Amino acid sequence: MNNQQRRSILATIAGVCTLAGCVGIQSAVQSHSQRTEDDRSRSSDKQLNDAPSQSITTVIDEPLEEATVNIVAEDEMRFDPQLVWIKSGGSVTWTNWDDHDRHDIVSFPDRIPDGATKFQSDRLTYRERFTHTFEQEGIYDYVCTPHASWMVGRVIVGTPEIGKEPAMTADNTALESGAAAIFTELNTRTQTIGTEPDCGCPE
Ligand SMILES: [Cu+2]
Repeated sequence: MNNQQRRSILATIAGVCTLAGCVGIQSAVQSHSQRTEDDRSRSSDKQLNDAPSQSITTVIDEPLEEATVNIVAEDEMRFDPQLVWIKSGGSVTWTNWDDHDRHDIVSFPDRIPDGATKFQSDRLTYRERFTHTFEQEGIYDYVCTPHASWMVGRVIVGTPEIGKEPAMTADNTALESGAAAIFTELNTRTQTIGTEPDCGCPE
């Protein structure tokens, strides 16, 4: 099997698994591909890495009781999805699927609701998990401290008054460009939660 075919198959598996949520299989496939190639070739796997990302394409139409966020290191290290919406009292579990680096999840200063509980995980090793339960409604931005200049994400809890949330009114221009770009995108997406998808989808 040549590289093109292999990438195409991997991309297909990754896509199916994203829909089905079967992260374990996707991760196993990636581990195998990493074992059989040297690190330099990771950057040549662009096609696989360019597969549509859940964090960009998923329409968020209702809050979940429990949400799952994967820490991945394909084209770049990131949280996937970068935005989740849960009910008040719901929880989010982060899992580190990066077998090269450790990552943590730390509430972003001044970007969580007033009076809300801060949270901070240990630096997670490969396959390690961290769960946090969010009791207070609002918008919670978080960051991976070793990779703070671009590795950020957001949890929306309940149905807050979006315009008054510190996360939405914070000054993105004070951040490094990678994080600023993601928060700007997250602000746009936050405005659309709970709305109907405008995608021409079948009824
Ligand atoms: Cu990180």
